[in-house]
Order: sequence, then C-alpha cells, then structure tokens
Amino acid sequence: MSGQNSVVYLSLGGNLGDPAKSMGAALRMLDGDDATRVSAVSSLYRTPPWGKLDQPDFLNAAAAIETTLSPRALLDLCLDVERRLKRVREERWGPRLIDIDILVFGDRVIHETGLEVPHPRMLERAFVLAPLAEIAPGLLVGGRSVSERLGAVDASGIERLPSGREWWLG
Ligand code: A4P
Ligand code: MG
Repeated sequence: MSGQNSVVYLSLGGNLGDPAKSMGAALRMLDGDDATRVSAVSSLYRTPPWGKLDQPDFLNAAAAIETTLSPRALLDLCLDVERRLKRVREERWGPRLIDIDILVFGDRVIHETGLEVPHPRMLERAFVLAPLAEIAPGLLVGGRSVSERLGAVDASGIERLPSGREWWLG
C-alpha cells in the first residue's frame, strides 16, 4: 500500500443463507484488494432484527481496515463485493444477503449523495455498537467513545458467539 493511509471501521451483517460465510468471503475480498488490509475483526454476534421485526435474527460483525482508497472508492469496492457475493449466491444456492456499511473513515465527515460518514444510524444500533466496542471501545464518534455509546442503547438479546476473531479467514 502507498499514499495516504486511513483507518476505517466497517459493519457487516446478514440474515439469509449462511451470513458468516458471506461476511468471511467479503472480508477476504477486501483484504485481497491491493489498496486495503483488514487489521481487526470482531467476534460474530447473533442479533435480534432491528427496524423490520418479522424477519430472522441477523449475524453481525465489525472490522477495522487500513486503506489508501478514497471514501468513495472504498464504498464502490464494498458495493462491488456485495454484488459479487449476491450474484454467486443467486446462481448457486438461492437468495442470500450481505450488507457492508462504512461506519467511520478516519476523522472524515462526509455528507454526499449516496455516502454519509459517520454512518448516520450507527449510534442508535446496538447490533453495530456491540461488535465495534469489541475492537475499538475507545474510538470517539461524535465526541463520545463507542463503549459509552453502547451503554446508551438497548443491547438486550444480542449474543456474542464463541467464534473468536479469526472466523473470517475461512
Ligand atoms: N450509503 C450512504 N452512506 C453509506 C455508508 N456510510 N456506508 C448508501 C455504506 N453505504 C452508505 O445501502 C444503500 C446505500 O446507502 C448504498 O448504496 C450507499 O450508496 P443499504 O445498506 O442498503 O441501506 P442504508 O441506506 O445504508 O440503510 P441502513 O439504515 O443501513 O439500513 P439497512 O442496511 O437496510 O439495514 N438488524 C440487525 N440486527 N442487524 C442488521 O445488520 N440490518 C438491517 C438493514 C436492518 N436490521 C438489522 C440489520
Ligand atoms: Mg446499510
């Protein structure tokens, strides 16, 4: 990697098919990009659905990466990884879903069409904050630490699975 290096935090989740497998494949694809390196991954968390309640539980995780990509180029890479996984899964094993959100990109604040950083809904979401607190408890978002933010939301029903932090290496 060369050029300006940024530390970025991502949220990953899914609730159809084999989300752990999809999230692991996604992280390996990101790590395989020349401009991007995965530096830390949380355990897997089983989380009750947020928002639309009548759907299966999710698996969620958080990851820290280092990248020389711009925020927009990283978003495009994440969307491309999502598309590649969805396409493969549709062809082989029926529909499955994975979502990758950019939570924090260095100290950048971005309000653009199709790209908002920090992710505008991250502070309300225990399924984002619980995994993130495992790898970055002291990270400040909007002036408060992630662990403080986690203490302010309802994290009931969220279960950290005994996956360890190397589950994504496949
Ligand atoms: N976009 C803008 N900013 C960003 C960013 N910081 N990171 C745009 C990633 N994408 C960003 O993404 C749609 C578009 O958002 C992207 O193409 C990009 O241009 P999306 O993830 O489909 O939707 P969203 O607008 O990001 O909505 P949001 O609020 O993230 O809702 P989702 O993703 O539909 O929520 N419950 C549990 N327990 N666990 C979950 O993981 N996930 C969802 C899905 C609902 N309930 C859940 C979970
Ligand atoms: Mg999203």
